[in-house]
Amino acid sequence: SQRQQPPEPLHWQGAGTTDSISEIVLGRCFTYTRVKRPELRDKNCPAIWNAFKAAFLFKDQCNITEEDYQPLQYLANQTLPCNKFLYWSKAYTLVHQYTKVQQEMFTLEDTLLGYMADGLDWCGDPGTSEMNHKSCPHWRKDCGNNPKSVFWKMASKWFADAACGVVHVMLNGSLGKPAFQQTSTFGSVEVHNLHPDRVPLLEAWVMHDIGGNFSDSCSGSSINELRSLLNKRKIHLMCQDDYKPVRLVQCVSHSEHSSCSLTK
Ligand code: N1C
Repeated sequence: SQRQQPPEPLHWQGAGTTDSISEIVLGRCFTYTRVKRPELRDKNCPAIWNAFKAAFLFKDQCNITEEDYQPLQYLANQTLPCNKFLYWSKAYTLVHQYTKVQQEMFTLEDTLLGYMADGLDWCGDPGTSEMNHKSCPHWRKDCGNNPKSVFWKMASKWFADAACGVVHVMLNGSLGKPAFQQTSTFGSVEVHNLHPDRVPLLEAWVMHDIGGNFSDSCSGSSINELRSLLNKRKIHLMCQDDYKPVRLVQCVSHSEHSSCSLTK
């Protein structure tokens, strides 16, 4: 029995579903579970793709809930090693360059759930069983509870809830804005879903672009806000500016810069 849905605009303000999304997600699922992490070879990729689609197809594209993604989260679930969780905010490129070299560390995009969805856009066309390839709701201009935003919120919550040991976050000190913002996914979802009894310490790395701005750092007020938020939850914060192993990754393309000398 199909429920009556409110009318939707012909065109949303966000990008439409990525072309060939079914081939991409299914292919990524097989690559991840058969090639990258064969210990997950028992995962049922066609079932995972069906759960992904079922989360939002036939539904009001502005009323998606985290419960809609429960079956997907359950099927894609994996256990991750303690001390290897790496969060980030406004540092997408650098954090993934780093985990490509330091393969023991996991960002959300290095888990099956995040790997499948990374960089994609998706939403449904409610009257039909199809995806909408023309446009999708923009989180600010249209509505926040759209398929993609709710997915990342669900996935981020899962990734924080699962954390154990010392966890890490890479922040951007060259934004011209605070490196830590309570409105980011990291500040609004992940910080609040870490379990203090399993996570004693969060280590923050505030990275600066080589030759870029030095607009925020460990001694700035935004890191202090993060510290007091965490301390209220009985989690300690340690902070390092330009954590050396990550700085060395930046140095690959700036080897002549003074901060990249071996003696520095
Ligand atoms: O809002 P952010 O950063 O603080 O979110 C990043 C934070 C990470 O620690 C991840 O675990 O939240 C998780 N996360 C993703 O992994 C992710 N991949 C892609 C959150 N969002 C993610 N995206 C998309 O980037 C998504 O569309 C979301 O809106 C942005 C957030 O990036 P940000 O503002 O740099």
